[in-house]
Amino acid sequence: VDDATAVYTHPALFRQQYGERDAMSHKGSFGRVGIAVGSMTGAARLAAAAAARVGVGMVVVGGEGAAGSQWAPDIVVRSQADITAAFADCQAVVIGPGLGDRAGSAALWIRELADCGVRSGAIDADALAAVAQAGRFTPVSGEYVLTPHPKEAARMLGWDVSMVQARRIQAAREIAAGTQAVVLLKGYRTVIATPEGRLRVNPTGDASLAVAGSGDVLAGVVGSLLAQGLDAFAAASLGAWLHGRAGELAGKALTRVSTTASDVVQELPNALQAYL
Ligand code: NPW
Ligand code: AMP
Ligand code: MG
Repeated sequence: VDDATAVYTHPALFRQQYGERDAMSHKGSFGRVGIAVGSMTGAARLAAAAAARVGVGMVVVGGEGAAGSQWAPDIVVRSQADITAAFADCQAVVIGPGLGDRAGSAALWIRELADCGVRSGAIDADALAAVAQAGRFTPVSGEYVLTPHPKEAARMLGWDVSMVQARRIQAAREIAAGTQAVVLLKGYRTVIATPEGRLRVNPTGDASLAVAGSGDVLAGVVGSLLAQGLDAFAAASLGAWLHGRAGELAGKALTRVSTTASDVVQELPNALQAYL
């Protein structure tokens, strides 16, 4: 597969950058990802579980709802008081899933992260409003991936959802140009666009993923890959591919009807098996 000409995302594009486990490696070799927890803690739990399953060295969570929620023992939970310091030690963050506001706390998170020097992350859901206010984009500098679904993209652009769906490539490109971040426009045949005009289409994923929380899983996967050192275009492309394949595998095992977002997390190791 030739990276310069690829249109469809293919895992072979990323074999040099991800997946090796050197015999001398340790948890510090694979980065830390910080996940902001808002009022809808289920979304952050899905993102955290997904991030851990794709191989980041440590998952740190903190924020409004962190203390009152249940976490797997693998997850490091920090208090609201020391979360900025904890996130400053992370290579990448996930902001947005379940924050539960349209711009307020998300804008604060983004400002704090810039102050503490984090330069990489996945920006999803409620945090997308913070980079597109009053029809204007705030440029995001660093290795950031924005992950709107078609309705979120429509809100950012001031378009109708039907217009976004009719012009998916143009929509992704316009948001990428306006924000100067990589954009992953979700939905059947996810489109990934860079501010420089590069483009990929993800061939994996099916209607098994049409269920609440599957986008939160994707945000965790992308954040984890960023923390492991992939650049934003690679993290978005490989993240979409793995998430899509995990959804297909969950649908095969459990039926597309029964699949939940947690099942997609459980299938991530099998999606990786296909990749590795
Ligand atoms: P409709 O119904 O067709 O008019 P919102 P959200 C549309 C958190 N979550 N093609 C569709 O509109 C998230 O992280 C928490 C076309 C759909 O109803 C956020 O923080 C969970 N249209 C927050 O909730 C699990 C499409 O968008 C509407 C589309 C709000 O996020 C659930 C929903 O958009 C959830 O993830 C497509 N492919 N995809 C938890 N367990 O805690 C979506 N739409 O209003 O932004 O609401 O996406 O649910
Ligand atoms: P969200 O709406 O934020 O929960 O994100 C939904 C996730 O599921 C995105 O990654 C979508 O690309 C994916 N998804 C939803 N429906 C489909 C579908 N019919 N085919 C492929 N992927 C889908
Ligand atoms: Mg979502």
